[in-house]
Order: sequence, then C-alpha cells, then structure tokens
Amino acid sequence: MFDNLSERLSKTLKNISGRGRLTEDNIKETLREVRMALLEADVALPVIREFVAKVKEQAVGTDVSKSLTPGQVFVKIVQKELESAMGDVNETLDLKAAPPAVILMAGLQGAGKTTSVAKLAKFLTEREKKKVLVVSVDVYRPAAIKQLETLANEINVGFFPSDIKQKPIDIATAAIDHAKKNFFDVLIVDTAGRLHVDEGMMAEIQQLHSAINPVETLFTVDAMTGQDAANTAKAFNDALPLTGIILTKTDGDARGGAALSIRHITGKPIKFMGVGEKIEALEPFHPDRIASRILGMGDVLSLVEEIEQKIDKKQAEKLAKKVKSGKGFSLEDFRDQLVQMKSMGGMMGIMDKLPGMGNMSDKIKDQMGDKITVQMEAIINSMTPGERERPDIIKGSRKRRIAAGSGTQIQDVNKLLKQFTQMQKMMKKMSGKGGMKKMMRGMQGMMPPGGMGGGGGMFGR
Ligand SMILES: Nc1nc2c(ncn2[C@@H]2O[C@H](COP(=O)(O)OP(=O)(O)O)[C@@H](O)[C@H]2O)c(=O)[nH]1
Ligand SMILES: [Mg+2]
Repeated sequence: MFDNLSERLSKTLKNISGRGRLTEDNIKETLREVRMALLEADVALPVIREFVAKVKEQAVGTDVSKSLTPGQVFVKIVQKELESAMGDVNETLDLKAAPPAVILMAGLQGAGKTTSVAKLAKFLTEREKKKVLVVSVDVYRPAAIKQLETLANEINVGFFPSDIKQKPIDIATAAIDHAKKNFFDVLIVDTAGRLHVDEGMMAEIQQLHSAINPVETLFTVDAMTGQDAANTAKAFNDALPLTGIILTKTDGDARGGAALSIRHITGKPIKFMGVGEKIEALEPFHPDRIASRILGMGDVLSLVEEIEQKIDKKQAEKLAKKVKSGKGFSLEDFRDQLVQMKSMGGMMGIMDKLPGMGNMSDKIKDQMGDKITVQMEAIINSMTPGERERPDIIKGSRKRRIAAGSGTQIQDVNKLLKQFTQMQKMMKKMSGKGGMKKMMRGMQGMMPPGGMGGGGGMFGR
C-alpha cells in the first residue's frame, strides 16, 4: 500500500524552491501535485479538500530556518497533517469491561472479518495475555462457521460451536454465558456479511448489537476498495455505534486512500490493520508511523516492534546491549539479523517499512529479494571472524578471497559492505539518548537538499 502515493509525494515535495519562507507562490505547484497524488491514491474528495487547505494554511508564511530547506519544512507540515488525518495516535482496544469483554465484528462479506477475528484472538492472547473465546453467528454459510473453528484450533483459542439452524442472538448470548462460566476475558463475535450494504443485514447486526452490548464494535474494511471503503464505512457508522476500524489487506496494492479517508468520514479510529493472509499479520495502526511510511521515511518503529516480537529474545538482548553500550555493530550481528529476517517472512515483508524503500522501483525490489539475503549471508560466511568484527580491514585481496569463497563478485562484496556501513550508522544513532528521534532526524539529513527522495535508502540505491 502507499507505494504510489509515497512515490508521487516524494517527487513533488523536493521541487519547492526558494529560501527564507514558504509563500503561496512557491508552494502553489507543489500543493497542486499533493492534491493530484491524493486523488490518485483514491482518497475521498472532501478529505483531500480539507487536507490541502490545512497544509496551505500552515505552510504559508512559515519561516524556514537556515539549517532546513523549504522542501524539508513543507514535508514536516504534510507529515503532521497526514498524521492528524489518520487520528494522530494509536487507539487501543478498550477491554476494561467486566469479563467477558465482548468484541463485535461488522463489515461486508469478504472484508476479512473472520480472518481478523483469528488475528485479534492471537494478538490478545499473546500480547495481552487474555483468555479469548471466539464464536460465529454467520448462520448463512455453514462454511463460515467451520472456517472460524479451523482458525481457532490453529491458534489454540476457545471456540464456541454454533449451528446454521440457530438465531444469531441466541448463539451470541449462549456464548457470553459460556464465557462467563469459564472465565474468558474476551469474547469475539464474528458476524455474517453481505456483498453490499443491505437493510436486512444492518437490521440484524443492530439487533445483535443491542442484545449483547459489546465494548468494542469493530468495522472491518478492505483497503483495496478505496473510495467504496469510505462509503461502506459511512453506512455502517450510521447504523452502529462503531468504536473502531480494522483496515485489512493493506499488504495488497491498495492505493492507500481508505487509510486517509476513513477517520475523516466516520470520526472513528483505525485501531488495527491487516498486513497479510497469515494469522500473525495484524498490526496496531499508528498514524505517525504510517505517515512517515507514506512520505518514504519508513516505518522503523513498527519494524523494531515486529523484530522484538519475532526474533530470538536472547539474540535481541545481545544486540540491544551492544547497541546501547555504543559498541560496534559487527558483520556478525548483521548476519544474525539476516537470518532473523528470513524467519520473519523474508526481506520483502519488512522492506516497505524501511526508510526510502517505499518509493523504490519494483525492479530494485526484485533485486533485493530473498535471493540476495542468501547471497549476503554467504558473503559474510566467507569472512574470517576478524574480518567480521573489523570490516575496515577488508581490502583488495581479502575482497577477492571472500568473493571467490562465496561464489559472488567483488561488486557484491562491496555492496554488502556499504549496506553494512549504513546499517551500522543507523544502529549508532539508535543507541544514544532519544535515539529514535535522532535517527529519524538523521534520515532526513540523508535526503538531498530540497526535500525527500533520491538516494536516502538504507541499502543504498
Ligand atoms: N492479503 C490479505 N488477505 C486478507 C487479509 N485479511 C483477510 N484476507 C483474505 O480475505 C479473504 C476474505 O477473508 P474472510 O476473513 O473470510 O472475510 P469475511 O467474509 O469478512 O469473514 C480471505 O481469503 C482472507 O485470507 C489481509 O490483511 N491481507
Ligand atoms: Mg466470515
């Protein structure tokens, strides 16, 4: 998601010229481009209008300090507005109710409700240590109940059986009863969707809602549906007191419009986003991080969190200690990371989150595919422990030996060393006080004067 938007914005924002201050004149063209980029990303019109107006209002007359370019100042304003359009901060689920806290899922058929129920159940079990029960009231398709049962078994959470002959309200109240008696913390109720918004469906879910009084009513919506997503969200929001939104399929080639429109249209926060078909592919939605991702600055924080979740704890601690102590991040650590990356679903899965990766061409992405990870690992394996600790000693003859040993070319070794150096720099920035912030600033520093884009990527383009 966001690839196109990100690419367009980065190209646009560096075109601002002039010095001193932002004026109506020097941002006019850029604002027009921003508007076009948002239109192309399928953002709803009223949202675009408000967005552009706000950016303009803030930009005009803003002084540009000596150390920044007008482009950089403008980017900051755009970033802040992107964040606020998406709700500023991540809002978590409110599960403080007397157990079981009931979560009701709503949305069209195929939006990803059932999948998201399983993802949420896993998320709450693992990260919040909740005891979770799931139930399906989708009595129109027997396969739907079975689908949830299979998923529940896969992730080892409670499944309350139901049958297509029962009424949704009866099923849900029986499930609540069961949850109470068996001390479940959370009950997630999966519902039936239709292909389009229709009165029957809305009436049914409204009745269900008032019968079970959920603490969270989550509207699940497919990011791929763009403008439509905004319209459906409006219909559901009018019918139900939604408490939040799950935006699914953000891993696909959705243009990102839904993420920017939905908050504006419903006034409700996007709480999670689905980032893949697998059950672990669910992430809390952080507007600030998404905004930097859109602007091509990468979603480093989510990446760090993901790494924390998935990588070997001991290794992570080792690395954290090293980074903290300011000691060098060695090629050995780099290789460990590559291996970990593989276990995280490969490089591709995390690339979009890296700064400067968003607006990389697909061709380059292919070249950075998982084959490259294997090659990088081979190169590091061909080094001596000394070389891994002190890569600066790797010169001509050593390079030749390493290339031969790993079946690669000298250029490949050079490339790896360059990537490693960039990674090392980043690690250094992360180690100090306020490390993350400093790092983000550092990243901006890597951008060419005039704004974003260009050769700022971590893996050097
Ligand atoms: N790529 C991707 N596919 C998803 C995501 N969420 C759901 N899906 C897929 O979307 C399809 C419909 O999902 P399902 O949960 O059955 O939708 P429901 O009808 O709303 O219950 C399934 O093939 C899911 O695997 C996601 O975040 N990313
Ligand atoms: Mg379903």
